[in-house]
Amino acid sequence: MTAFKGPALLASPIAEEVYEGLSSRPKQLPPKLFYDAEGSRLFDEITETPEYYPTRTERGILERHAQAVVAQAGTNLTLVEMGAGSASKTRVLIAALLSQQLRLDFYPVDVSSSALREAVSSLNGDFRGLHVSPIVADYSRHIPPLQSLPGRKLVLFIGSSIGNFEPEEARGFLKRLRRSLSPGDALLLGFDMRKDPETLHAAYNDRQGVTARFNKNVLARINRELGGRFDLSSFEHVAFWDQKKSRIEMHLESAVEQIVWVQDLDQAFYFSRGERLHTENSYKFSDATIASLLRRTGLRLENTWTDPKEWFSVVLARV
Ligand code: AVJ
Repeated sequence: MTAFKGPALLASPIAEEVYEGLSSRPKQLPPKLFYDAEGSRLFDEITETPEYYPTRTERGILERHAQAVVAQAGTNLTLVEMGAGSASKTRVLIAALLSQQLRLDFYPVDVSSSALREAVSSLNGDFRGLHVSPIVADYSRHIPPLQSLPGRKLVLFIGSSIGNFEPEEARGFLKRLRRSLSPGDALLLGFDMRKDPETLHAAYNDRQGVTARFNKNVLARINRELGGRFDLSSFEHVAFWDQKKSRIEMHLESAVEQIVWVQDLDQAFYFSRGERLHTENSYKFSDATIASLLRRTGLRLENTWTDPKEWFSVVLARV
């Protein structure tokens, strides 16, 4: 890793990660940088495209099995959600929980304060007995001490956000999450499963180009927040399935040789023609890789729910 040498007084919270990523070879940026207000909005738009199946498939599983899921999780639960975003799928579980208990405390955790604000304002008033306390945190770096929250916890990490981690990071994250909880607490995890390459490819190359705009928004964000001079039209959205690594890769490919100035980093970045900036990996799982991940992190796999095509799995694990 290169040390960040930009002017400290101007550094925004993303300055260091952007500097590191654009200085490394190959160039890369962490996917969490997608999620400013505009990126969170674009992600929600992706979930509405006909090609992007994960969100509606997972919602279908939760709608069908919500009662069974919460009954298995336990009684008198406190709900926590890592990477809550707009928490739209969470509503289904909240409704099921409030049919088995009168009061529910809900702690949504997310890097995006705008997404959390939206979650809180849309949930408040919709459910009697629901108390929402949002936590703005980058859970990939720091997990809030969840033991100090009252009652037995049900922690949601749904939406296959876990697929953005490298396998080793996923294990580290689940271990830290387990240690931040108490024995008997439950974890509900969402995994996007391996499937035919055409379906996977189409999900990250939608015809309306929403995913391309979502990908390019990271450059627009650097322009907005760090005084960058990226010309979005000189980069192309590239997304493909890598069967061996069992992941979708997303990149931004420079269509021309160019030098891009980023004012607040006091630095110019050179791109050769065809050079790729790696913006995301989205790992896809099998029953075997899920079981091995949980075993290696010391969690007990209690139950799995899936859809008729087995495209997505929702897994209950016990601490
Ligand atoms: C939110 C990480 C699950 O990997 O499918 C959607 C993000 N990237 N389209 C995914 C995403 C491109 C999404 N996750």
